[in-house]
Amino acid sequence: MIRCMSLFSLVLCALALAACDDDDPGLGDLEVTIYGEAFIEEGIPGGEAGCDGCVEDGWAVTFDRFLVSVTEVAVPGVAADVTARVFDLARPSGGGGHPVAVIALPAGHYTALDYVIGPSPTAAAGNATADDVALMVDGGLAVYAEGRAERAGVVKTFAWGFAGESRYTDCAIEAHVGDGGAAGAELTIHADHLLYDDLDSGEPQVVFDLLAASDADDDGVITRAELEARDISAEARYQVGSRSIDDLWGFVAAQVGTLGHIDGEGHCDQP
Ligand SMILES: [Ca+2]
Repeated sequence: MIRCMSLFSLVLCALALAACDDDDPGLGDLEVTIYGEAFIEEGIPGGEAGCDGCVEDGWAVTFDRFLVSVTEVAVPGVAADVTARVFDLARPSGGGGHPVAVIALPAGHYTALDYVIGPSPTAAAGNATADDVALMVDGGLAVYAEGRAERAGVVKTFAWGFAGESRYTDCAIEAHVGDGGAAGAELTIHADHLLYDDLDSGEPQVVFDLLAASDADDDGVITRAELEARDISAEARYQVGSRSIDDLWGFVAAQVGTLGHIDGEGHCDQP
């Protein structure tokens, strides 16, 4: 006979009768964090062609602010937290990332997490400042990257805001939530994707030359307008598959939709 003692268990029973047994499993927590790794907190070092974990044409890239608006975190079919929050992933976290949400769940083993990065008119501060939140809310932004690239004494700065919503689903987690216990899951943001030179290749290069060369007025600031004016349709690299993208701003904006991962190198689906 099925007996479900708590409201949470009732919900679970309604969703998956077969999963219920005679015992209330109890409740535990899934503690969700977000982390930009050393690439965002410390920067992406400049290196040589073929180097790993670096910018392959020698530009060293650092971020002063890397703002991300997380609008939803959900264990699909079980529970969700839809409080929109803004995080600055450039702030040091000691390797642990920043807390996003604590989701109460029936004790059990969970293997999937969904999350959304997108603009929200009601976003609150995660670890970001009030000014950061205002920048994202007023600008209708999902992601904002501000920083600099330097090579051989030449400095190029950027401050780019992106509006597109990205939904990451069925992110592969291994969360064993015990009764009264907690498990963790990390939304991992891969900033090096911003510097990829191909939208589809499994082994793109991480480069900055074309971005730097797009500073058409050579004032040291790479603007959105300058990237929009950079036609990539004749580039040997910067392939876009069947997408209707022909300028560098559109290319980088498309890469922004691929930043999200899970628990480090883990992958999500994107509907
Ligand atoms: Ca410029």
